Formats: sequence, C-alpha cells, structure tokens
Amino acid sequence: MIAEEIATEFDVPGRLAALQPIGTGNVNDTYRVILRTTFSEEQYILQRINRVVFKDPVAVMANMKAVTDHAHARIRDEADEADRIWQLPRVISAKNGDDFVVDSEGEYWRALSLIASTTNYDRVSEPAHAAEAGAVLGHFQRIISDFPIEELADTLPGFHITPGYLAQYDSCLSGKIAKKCLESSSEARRLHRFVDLRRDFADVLESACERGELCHRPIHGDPKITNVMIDTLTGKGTCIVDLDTVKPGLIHYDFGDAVRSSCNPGGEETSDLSEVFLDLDLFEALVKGYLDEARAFLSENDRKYLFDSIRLITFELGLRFFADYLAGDVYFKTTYETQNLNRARVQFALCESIEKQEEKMREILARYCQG
Ligand code: GN1
Ligand code: MG
Repeated sequence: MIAEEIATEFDVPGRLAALQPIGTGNVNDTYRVILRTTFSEEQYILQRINRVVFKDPVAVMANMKAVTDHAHARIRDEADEADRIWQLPRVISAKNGDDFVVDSEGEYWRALSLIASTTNYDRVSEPAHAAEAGAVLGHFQRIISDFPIEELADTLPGFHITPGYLAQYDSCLSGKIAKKCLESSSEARRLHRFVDLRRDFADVLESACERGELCHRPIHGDPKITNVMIDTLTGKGTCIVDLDTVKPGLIHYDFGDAVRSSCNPGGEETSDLSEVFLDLDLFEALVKGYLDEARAFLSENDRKYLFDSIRLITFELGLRFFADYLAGDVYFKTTYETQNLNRARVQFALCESIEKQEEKMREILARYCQG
C-alpha cells in the first residue's frame, strides 16, 4: 500500500498536503507528512518498518512505547535542573488506538512526533558537534538506565553479537555470489584477509559478558551521528531518534557506534579513503560530552572495555557490510552495485586507524573517566 493512503490513518488532524521521503536510513523507509487544517499545519514522521530486518514489528513498537513513556517522565522530572529542553519523539497512535497501522500487504507503519527546528548530519567536522553527540547518547542511556530490561523484548536477536556476524559471514563465503566476488575482486580478497586477522578479537565483549564483567542494560542500539538531532537555534543536541533498536544489550555497543560514526570526518559513504580516520580532537570532545552524562552509572569494568568497544563495533559494521555484499545485498539498502563493499572498506580503514591510535585513545578515555 502506498504511503499517501497510510498517512491519514493516524491520530493527526488535517488534510494531506505533502509527503516527503527523508533520511538516509539503511533499513526503514521514512517520510515527513504535512497535514493542513484551516488554521494550522501539523507535521509528523511516518515510517514503514522493514520486516526483513524486524520480524516482530509489534514487539518493536511495544518496546518503543514503553521506553519513550519512561524517558518522557524522566525528562519532565529533571526539566528544572536541565541545561536545555531535552526532547524525544512520541509514538502517535493510529485512529483505531493501536501504535501502528498494518496495510493491505501486511506492512507495518508507525507515526512519530517530529522534532522541529533541528537538523541531523551524516558527518562531523567540529569538536562541538562531537561533544553534543556524546552528551545526547550519555543523556539517553542515563534516563533509560533504570528501565527494567525484563520488560523489553529482544526485537533483533543476535544484533551486535560480533561472533554471530562472523559465523554468518563464514557461512555466506561458500555461496555462489561470494565466490564470484572473491574471485573477481582483489579488493574483496584484501578485506577477506583483514577479517581473518581479527577473528580472535571478535568475542572480546561477549566473553567479558559471560565472565560477568559486563551486564545487559537498556540500550539505543543505533546511535550513529545521523540519529542525533541538533537544535538549529542553539547548536545543542536535543534528542536521539530511530528508536527501533532499543533493547537489552551492552552500553558498549552504543558507545562504540557513537564514536565510529562521529569521529570519522569522511563519514560512512565516502569512496575517498584518505578522508577516513579516527580524529582525536573529535574523539576527545565526544568522550567528554558522553562521560559528563554517563560517568556516574559506569562501573570500573564498563570503563575497562570502552576502547575495545570502539574497535569492535567498527570492525563489526565493516564485517556486516562486507557479508551483505558477498550475500548479494540482502539486508542494507543500496543505490549502486558495490556500495556495501565500499562501506566495508570505509569501516575497515577506520578500524585500522583506531588500532594505530590505541594508546592515545586509551589515555583520553582514562583522563575523562576520572572526571
Ligand atoms: C542501519 O537503518 P539505519 O541506517 O538506522 C543498521 C545499523 C548500522 C547502520 C549503519 C537495524 O541503521 O546497525 O549501524 O545501518 N540498523 C540495523 O549505517 O541493522
Ligand atoms: Mg536504525
């Protein structure tokens, strides 16, 4: 069913004036909806949930509703002491009272309030922006840290479990498409060797979790820089969006993802690898912004694994892109043929830069962990 027909199924008044595809998301389809009444205009965000990725959209919406209700209450309670107006999208009900609409083809759609007067960016060039990315993630993790994880469904089993992605990658290597890609592309063979050299590292967080050093908490799951909304009036971060991966996990996945996406001046899609590196000035700013919010709820062991989480999540995303390329682009949306290969090259180049700068990054982390 087309988005235009769905756009008026939610509890928002007015006649449809415009429906604009927005965002650069690799998974869901996102639109800005503009509705008009005689005296006003209403705008909201409409999304079709990708059912290849999210097998249980009802559970995704239940998590999202529960966590946003909790977070909104915390934001309200802390409003007087806050240095800014923190925001967070609200789930808008359908006209029949549900938190989603199912169309005639069985596709799930949801509506979310629009965070007005904000902008998001797909790369960072200023330390002040990186600091806001850190502050927004730390703030979000803090206000959901007391949400009981037993009440959150695991909407994406295996998400961020790097050894699982490695196993998936291994099993796709014997497929026809993978064999052909590896035979014909020396770059694909180089990335294959890159993965092989890091196999032993893949379980660093999961084994710390098994040993009881790290524990699951509610996490965002996808705090990449494009999901951080910056207030166009003040330049401050106001909220984090894209809440469909909120689920129990390690806060390290979030921290690693925020660093890999915010501290690489080239961004995820560049084909110029000379732009891709871990910028230490951006990193220091992000770490400060994050730890000012998160320091109080991080344990000694949590701190110990912060560096590894950055290297791991960068490696993991490269591996996920590369495996998808070798599987014939079945998961991440693409607009050109070798896009997933290129995305993998970027993440692996970033991973190498992180490895080279380990000592300096650990020094920065140690400095700000102490306060
Ligand atoms: C996907 O859909 P989007 O763009 O928010 C992916 C993330 C990746 C990200 C990389 C559910 O996020 O894990 O880090 O692409 N989301 C899912 O751009 O797989
Ligand atoms: Mg996402």
